[in-house]
Amino acid sequence: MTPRTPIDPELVAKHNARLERDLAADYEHLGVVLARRGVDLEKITARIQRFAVAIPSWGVGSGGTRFARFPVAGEPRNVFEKLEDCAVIQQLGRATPTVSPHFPWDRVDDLRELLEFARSYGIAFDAINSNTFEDLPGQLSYKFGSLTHTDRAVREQAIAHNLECIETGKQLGSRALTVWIGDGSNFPGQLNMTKALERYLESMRVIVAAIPDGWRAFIEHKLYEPALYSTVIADWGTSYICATQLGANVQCLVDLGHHAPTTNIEQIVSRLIQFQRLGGFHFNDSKYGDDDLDTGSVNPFQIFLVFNELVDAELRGAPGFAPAYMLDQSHNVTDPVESLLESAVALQRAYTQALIVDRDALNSAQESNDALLANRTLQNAVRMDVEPAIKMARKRNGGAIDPVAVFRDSRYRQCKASARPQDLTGKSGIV
Ligand code: LRH
Ligand code: MN
Repeated sequence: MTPRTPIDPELVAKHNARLERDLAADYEHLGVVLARRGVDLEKITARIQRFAVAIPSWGVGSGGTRFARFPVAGEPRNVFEKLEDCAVIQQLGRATPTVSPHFPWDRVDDLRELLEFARSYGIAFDAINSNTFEDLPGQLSYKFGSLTHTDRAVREQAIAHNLECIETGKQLGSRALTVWIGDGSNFPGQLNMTKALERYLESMRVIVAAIPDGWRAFIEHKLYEPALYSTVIADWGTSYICATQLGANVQCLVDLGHHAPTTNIEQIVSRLIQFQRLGGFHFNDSKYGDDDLDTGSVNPFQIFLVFNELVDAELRGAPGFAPAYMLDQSHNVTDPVESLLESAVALQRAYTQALIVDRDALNSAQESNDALLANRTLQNAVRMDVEPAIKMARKRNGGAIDPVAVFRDSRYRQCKASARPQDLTGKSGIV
């Protein structure tokens, strides 16, 4: 069954027809330059065509801060409309075939209907995200934690929610559960930090026991926020220890915005690969804290250095290497569809640059402690304009050579503004 296409395929073809000749020339030139370095462009393009990253369902609506949220006219109002927008990103960019949902934000009465709706657009479901960081009416409060709360009843409520997420995921064809908890403290002395982690492990053992065969559970660490003095799962070390305590199907998820500003994230990635506990990523960018900015928009070299470790592992066939790639961003001042299109391309760019690193030259420079040559070997790859390869991969996958231009020309957002009437007055988190 050919997937439904929210954007008129004729419009994509019209745009591509205008750009094809220049792309062919640029692609041929890149091929010549790379061949001089012993790199086969066709092999690179084929790898880019297989590259995929999941869209966060919560990323297609406009985000906000505690100060304010400025809704976009025509933004999705429910999970079905979110999937429509995800289908636009997949139709034009051809690198985001899956969506990572978040519950209860994406809760529906009929999961079968949701699955069929997604399938009609050729979209599948990636890791399920549980949510024990917000209170629902009539529920025990997570004010003082969830899986680590001192009150067993609250812990059991949080465990039950995660078990429900697993059941939901099984019906949606997902194969992983991401558990991020904001549990922690705001004052020194407020929390017994050892007991809190013991309670975490006790709760997670119940959740992990319910993880189906072939599934994985991802532990997502975060340095701070909402807790502002201590966070129970604050860093990769704690996440790693817990994963090794909980089972072989439990791995660590690295959200790029969840570290102190100067953290060497690529080294964390290399460690988790080495010890077969790298479950996946929430890609985004940041300047200060967990800013959830567009991937590659602030520090594209950081993303490249992470992919340099990932490609090294991919090429050497590192045991147990199967990271799940997902975006996790909040779009406060851009159209979410455009930001997600650009962010998927930013990942393809970092991946492609890492693929063209001369690894033999890098290895011999490292072995001979030639620091300058080693760093230059990476710089040589980063300085290469690989856009023609990314565009060609997208075109060969049936996408748009310039996805944002087609999206704007389609006036999709304007059409949805009238189809999705809603109150656009911005609200803030601070009362
Ligand atoms: C926590 C987080 C987590 C999601 C949430 C939306 O900061 O990164 O991955 O559950 O954002
Ligand atoms: Mn995240």
